[in-house]
Amino acid sequence: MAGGGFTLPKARPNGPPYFSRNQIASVLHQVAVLLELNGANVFRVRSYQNASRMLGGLTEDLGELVATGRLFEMKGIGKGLGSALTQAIGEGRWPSDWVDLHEQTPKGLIEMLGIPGLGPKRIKLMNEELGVDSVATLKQVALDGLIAPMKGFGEKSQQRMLNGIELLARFRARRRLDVGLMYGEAFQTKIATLDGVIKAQLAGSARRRKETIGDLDLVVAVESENHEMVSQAILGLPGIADVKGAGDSKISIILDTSVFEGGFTVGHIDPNVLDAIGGEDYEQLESSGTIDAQVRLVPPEVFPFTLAYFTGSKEHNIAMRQRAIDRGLKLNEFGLIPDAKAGDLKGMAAAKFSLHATNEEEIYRHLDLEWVTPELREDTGEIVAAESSALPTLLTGKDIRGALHNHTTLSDGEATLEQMADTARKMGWNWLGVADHSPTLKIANGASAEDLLQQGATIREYNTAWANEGVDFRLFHGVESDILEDGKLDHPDDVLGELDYTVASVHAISKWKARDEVQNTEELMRCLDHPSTTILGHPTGRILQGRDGYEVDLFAVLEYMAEQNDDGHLKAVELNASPYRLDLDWRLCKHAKGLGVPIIINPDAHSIRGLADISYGVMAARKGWIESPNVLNSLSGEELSRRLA
Ligand code: DGT
Ligand code: CA
Ligand code: ZN
Repeated sequence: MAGGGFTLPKARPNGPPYFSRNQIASVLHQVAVLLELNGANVFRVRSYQNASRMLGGLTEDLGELVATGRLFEMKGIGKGLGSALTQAIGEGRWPSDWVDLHEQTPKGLIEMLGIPGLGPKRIKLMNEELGVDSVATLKQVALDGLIAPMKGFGEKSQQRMLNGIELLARFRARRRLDVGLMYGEAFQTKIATLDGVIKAQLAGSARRRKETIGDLDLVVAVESENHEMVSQAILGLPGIADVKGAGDSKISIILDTSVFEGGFTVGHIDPNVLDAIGGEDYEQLESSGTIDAQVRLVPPEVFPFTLAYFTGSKEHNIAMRQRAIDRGLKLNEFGLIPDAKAGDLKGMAAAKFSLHATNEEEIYRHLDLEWVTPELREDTGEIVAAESSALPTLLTGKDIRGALHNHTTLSDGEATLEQMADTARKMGWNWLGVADHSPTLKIANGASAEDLLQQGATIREYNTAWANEGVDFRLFHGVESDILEDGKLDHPDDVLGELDYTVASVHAISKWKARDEVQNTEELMRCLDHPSTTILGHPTGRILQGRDGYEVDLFAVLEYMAEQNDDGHLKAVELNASPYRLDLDWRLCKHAKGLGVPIIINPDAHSIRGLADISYGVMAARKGWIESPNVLNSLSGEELSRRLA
């Protein structure tokens, strides 16, 4: 698969202009890269790069520039390039030498461009000197140590390539939920506004809020007579890097970042996290990233069945289908069809005999079930619960009144205490806790005891002032303490005693990863024994798409915490809401809930924008069957203050 859409976009149906400014700029850039890969003269390469930059930054209408011929008067647009662009923009045809360039450049070389930090010049060199012609062969020669001795390369760049190859593979396989949702929602919005589209909805793992997404599934309701028109219009939408297959009812495509109208930025990332997901290479990986999508067009009366089927999970579907069989019905993506009527008919032909359903609720009702929210469709007990009116009343964003693990400029946060408090109030929160890093964590500018206590004094002043003004909002003061040797905390007891709470987290990941499960589990328990430890922060240290967590028996840890809570000590487990973490895993939330261990959903915000990550935590909590009373976030400031006392 090509990286970052190394294909020529299809002309939109109703030009001119047949291509957008962004499309033209990115094609010019592609042509430059391909020319360089093919060893073209550097001046030629540069002229395409310059034209790409110039046209990309233009505010004028491209169609106008072509129609009036003014394009030819622009600096850097020679006769050749001017005619090529005139033909593309005015007639919707790419020049044949650009098409040849795209078709004749070996796919393996293009694939290598996706490796972070690797450009066309070096790819060409390795191709000529070592015969490298794909990511796979590159990996082999790097492992054989053949790259390091090459002039201008060396040991370090050889290692960097190996790291890059690994990152790329991980990145291509699945994408994080936040990224998948961004692509999915952007494309869904575009489809929803097309003529003839009645409804467009995201299905699959994205709708179920899985922590990572393999591919996107979209279901679109369109009257049968409009299928062809709508499917053509979808293929003309911006954001499509490649078409893998296209019929009137099923379209298989690859989306790239051009789906985002306002461009694509990754935002501020906590340095600990960034390190695990590729460091400075991460941004390049993300901006040249792609995601596969399957779009299905169905008539409106079939839509609920198709939506339910492609929402999955596969396991949930299998259980549902069995339930249908038990009732003499056949459930599939086209309908819920009585055996007696369908006979040997298949697909849409059988769908004519389907029981009627205008929405998913009615499908579930036909099977004597309450509607199951998509997050729960994993066949982990939801069907039994839906049968007996025992489905949980899941937590929602509205239940959230505050969060306890957030950073300010005192450690590695971007925003001041005041900015964070302001934003929390604007979000409608009743309280906010700040827990800056402790001194041991140098990379995160861990704060000294003195600075920490000063922050506490400031917080008390604000709280007093708000109370006097009758403002129902308060700050809680905590620390995110590193868990040190033998489970010790990172401040003396008298300092910790001054705080409202302590989030204890592991940051020395490589040390913890080098040890076994028993030792790690015991150290976490030792740390929980400390009377000041209130919250176990990001309990496994995993970074999605970055690294696995350290080995730990979280079942045992949660059981231990349950006993401590029974003895009257508040010990809460964090569900870190950063979409890079989502740690506690949703699969363990249900277990914590069963044991009665309180959960606290924390955005671990390092900026005001980071506070909004709470929504991913709520998604994961819902997926883990969590209800409002199971989280500390739903308490009022006053109630929480009592619990922390
Ligand atoms: P992903 O894409 O790996 O993150 O996960 P999903 O759940 O989106 O899975 P995907 O894209 O392979 O298929 C979308 C849904 O279609 C899936 O959740 C359930 C349904 N589906 C796919 N294949 C089968 C199947 O063989 N049997 C059944 N019962 N359902 C299937
Ligand atoms: Ca999928
Ligand atoms: Zn933190």
